[in-house]
Amino acid sequence: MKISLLILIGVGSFGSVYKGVLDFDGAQLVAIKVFNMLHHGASKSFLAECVALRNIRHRNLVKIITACSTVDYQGNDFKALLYELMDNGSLEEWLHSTIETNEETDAPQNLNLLQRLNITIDIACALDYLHNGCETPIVHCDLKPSNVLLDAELTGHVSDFGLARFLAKLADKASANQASSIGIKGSRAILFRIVVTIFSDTSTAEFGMGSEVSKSGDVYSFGILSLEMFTGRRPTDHMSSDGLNLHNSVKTAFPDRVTEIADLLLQEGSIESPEQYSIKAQRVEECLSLIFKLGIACSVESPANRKDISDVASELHSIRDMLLG
Ligand SMILES: *[C@@H]1O[C@H](CO)[C@@H](O)[C@H](O)[C@H]1NC(C)=O
Ligand SMILES: CC(=O)N[C@H]1CO[C@H](CO)[C@@H](O)[C@@H]1O
Repeated sequence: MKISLLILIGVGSFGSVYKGVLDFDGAQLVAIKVFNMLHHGASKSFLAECVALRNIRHRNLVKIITACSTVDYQGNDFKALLYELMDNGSLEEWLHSTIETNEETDAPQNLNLLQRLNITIDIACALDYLHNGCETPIVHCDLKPSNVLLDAELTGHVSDFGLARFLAKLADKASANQASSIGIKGSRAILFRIVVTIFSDTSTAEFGMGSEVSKSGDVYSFGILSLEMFTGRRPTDHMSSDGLNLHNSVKTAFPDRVTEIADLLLQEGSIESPEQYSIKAQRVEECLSLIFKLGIACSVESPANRKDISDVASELHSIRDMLLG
């Protein structure tokens, strides 16, 4: 097996991501995350991602090909993860392109309403799987546009599990230390022990507080991400002179600005008669209103009042059905 790094495509919290070629039974383009082992926490992040991604599989999660942990010729630790390459880069680049597009070669990096909604649904499905579909629920803990990758069909894939947490219930946590005496099967018990060891120094709070608290953190991030997705504003943008955050500014501007955003998104549509346009405009506005309400509801301050992501996913599906008529 031979891996060649080609070009740097991103710099993450614990290392750099390259596009490369994996030579093994023929050449395959891959994404390679090389961990910067000088960075405090890189080792832990590598392990967290290995453990998380080895045990889960979903169409809206990035697929890991292999992990590589070795020592380089200078005697330094070398750790890398290989993933399937996602042709269309990260959602961050699509939402806030900083690179000027060359009019002759590059299509404008602009997503239409349905594409945005589809990607939002992809992310919700991925979270629903992590929270409710895995044997041991997983909290992603770092959901943001740069951690959502888009494949050739613009399907969203959640990536970067370097900060992910397994949610062991209190009982499980106690039993993880004496795995033989309780009901978890072998591999899961081992998994628990690894996870508890990895995280015991930093995240005792996550383990102790009960699952809902942490899941709701992901739901908050999802809410903010969906507001960002449909307003095109970064959560950190200074929206107004009174310093409102994205949640509050959307809430305050609601519903007046919805019409404005709907107009912008409709401009990408084909030429239609005025009647068709106004029917469509009305439907788009209704859908956007529902999406913003959902985004606001997901990002309320009190964790206990946030929705469960599975309800969010099914609401988004009905919004899409409505949009498609
Ligand atoms: C969005 O998803 C729907 C349902 O899967 C699909 O029919 C449609 O082609 C997708 N549209 C875009 C623009 O990706
Ligand atoms: C919408 C869009 O630009 N999609 C591109 C995603 O990547 C594939 C493969 O590189 C391109 O063919 C698509 O045009």
